[in-house]
Amino acid sequence: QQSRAQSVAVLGAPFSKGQKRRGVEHGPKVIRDAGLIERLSNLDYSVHDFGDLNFHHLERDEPYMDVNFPRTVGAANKRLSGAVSSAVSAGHTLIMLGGDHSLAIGSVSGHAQQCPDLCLIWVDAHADINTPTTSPSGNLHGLPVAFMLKELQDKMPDIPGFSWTKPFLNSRDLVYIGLRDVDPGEYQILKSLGIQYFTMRDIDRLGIQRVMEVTLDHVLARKQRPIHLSFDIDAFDPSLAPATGTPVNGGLTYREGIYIAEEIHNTGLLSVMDLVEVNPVLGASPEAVEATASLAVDVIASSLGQTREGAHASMDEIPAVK
Ligand code: 6HN
Ligand code: MN
Ligand code: MN
Ligand code: MN
Repeated sequence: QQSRAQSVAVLGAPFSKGQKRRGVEHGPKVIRDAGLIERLSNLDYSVHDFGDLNFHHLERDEPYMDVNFPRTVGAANKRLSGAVSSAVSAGHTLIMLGGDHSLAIGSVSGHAQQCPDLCLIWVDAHADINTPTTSPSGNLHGLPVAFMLKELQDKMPDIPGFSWTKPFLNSRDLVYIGLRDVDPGEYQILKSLGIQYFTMRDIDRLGIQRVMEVTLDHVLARKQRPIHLSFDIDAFDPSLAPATGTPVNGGLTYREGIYIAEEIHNTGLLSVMDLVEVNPVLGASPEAVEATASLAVDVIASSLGQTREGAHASMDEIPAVK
């Protein structure tokens, strides 16, 4: 109980240039409006809301090899990387609210500056491991993992805007959960690097309990180390998370998503979490947007220790009769 006297920092990253649909920059606002800060305070954390980062708009940013807005995305991630690094070094568990998933480049690299031995759990319908050559869309939110992996170094050209970052992660320190829309080049990368991943079919076969057991064993068996959880809301089924840019049918159920979050909390090793791709402009109704944002809050709260048997931090004994 005392060990929970921990501090959680929340940092908004209102950024959308890693893809082409507008609106995902409003993710931090709708997630806060759904009650995030209050929910985390109820878990007995000291919560520091660092507000939103400011990102500069670059006037001229020509595509590089079909990759869109490289300098804008690079500069935003450089800034985010610094902010994440200082929040982690100040001792906070950090929640980064996106924005699109290109932000993971800055978030994970900033985390790795402080915690070089971190592992990465990527919960997503997509693998986000395209290179500029394999990308079908040219959208940088489909590439973030390729920037991180040492094994892909010679497959990544020098993209303008990204000279500040170097690959820092071994492919064995990464696990995917929830995949169901993987591009041909991405499949080739997953297979040739031997990356551990669980598709939705794997979850159907094994069950989410076994998937989490193997996931945590894969990254933690050799040693205990900080976890970076990068959670794309589109991992959930679109019926639960409709307000997102690249929905794919057949996603996680509510209970599977919450179970993933609970198991990660139970390791005691969550260090940084990204919650990305909530796009309020794409909800068909205000209700659809609220459902998506409130699901995001539920996943974050569960990752930080909200339980389904009651929030266990708040009471030490049964209250006496007054
Ligand atoms: N996300 N694989 C597709 C692409 O364009 O590279 C989709 C990427 C989606 C990215 O959802 O974070
Ligand atoms: Mn993603
Ligand atoms: Mn995705
Ligand atoms: Mn706990």
